[in-house]
Amino acid sequence: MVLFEEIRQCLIEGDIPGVVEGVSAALEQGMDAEHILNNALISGMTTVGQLFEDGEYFIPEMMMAARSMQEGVALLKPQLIAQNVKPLGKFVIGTVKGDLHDIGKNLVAMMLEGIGFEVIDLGADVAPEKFVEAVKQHEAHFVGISALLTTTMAGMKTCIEALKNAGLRERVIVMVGGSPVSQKYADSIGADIYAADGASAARKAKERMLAN
Ligand code: B1M
Repeated sequence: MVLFEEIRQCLIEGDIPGVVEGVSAALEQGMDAEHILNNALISGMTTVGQLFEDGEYFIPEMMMAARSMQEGVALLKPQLIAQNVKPLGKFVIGTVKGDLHDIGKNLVAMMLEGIGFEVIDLGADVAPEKFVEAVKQHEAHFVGISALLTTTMAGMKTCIEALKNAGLRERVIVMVGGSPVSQKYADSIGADIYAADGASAARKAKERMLAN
């Protein structure tokens, strides 16, 4: 699709007005928000990651691409979130301490809202005690921890331990995710659910909620 390729290129070049224009045009043409997200924005971001890995892109280029993505996602948000009446449950979410990546976590939060959860988003670089405090304060059914760096993913285990120490582990379901995280890693740290992307995160959370 030509328009998707144009949006992808704008995102790769960090051209914020170009991404906004492209996404708006795609929506006006009646294209599905999830398709725009997957085939234009996430696909462009994957290329940006590759360029960074190859040493062709540096932090400023990644920042511009991230800002473009956030603007594009903001336009898609109303469509990605379905109209739900009663919250399915409460879901505290955040990116682990030391990690500033929040685009994926924001998408997961959006999908959870879309499927009917009330989401309490703690942002990025969240300390274990903040997760604990939020679970307690909101009497959350779930806590979701995101990590994008191999150097920060160990912090997920620290969060689970903090929940145990606070006596909350038995009453909250822990979900983990992020590109370096796997099912095997989730099992090794004692998480309840691993999800690879926003759609499966929402589906798995709903299934678990309805099973409880
Ligand atoms: Co960073 N970065 N970055 N970065 N960055 C990566 C992650 C990296 C893979 C790039 C690379 O080398 N190819 C690499 C990590 C290597 C590693 O640890 N193995 C990396 C690095 C090294 C760094 C720095 C250390 C660079 C430096 O300073 N030298 C630095 C770290 C800063 C810090 O956090 N302390 C850094 C900084 C940044 C920016 C600030 C410039 C920016 C982030 C902006 C922001 O988020 N607001 C940035 C970006 C944009 C990226 C890439 C290019 C894109 C990440 C992204 O948004 N992807 C990334 C390379 C890549 O991923 N291709 C990279 C799109 C997003 C939709 O996908 O986040 O995977 P993702 O989320 C998915 C799933 O993972 C899953 O669902 C989401 C939706 O489908 N998911 C969950 C995520 N969280 C979940 C939680 C769940 C369930 C599913 O349950 C709770």
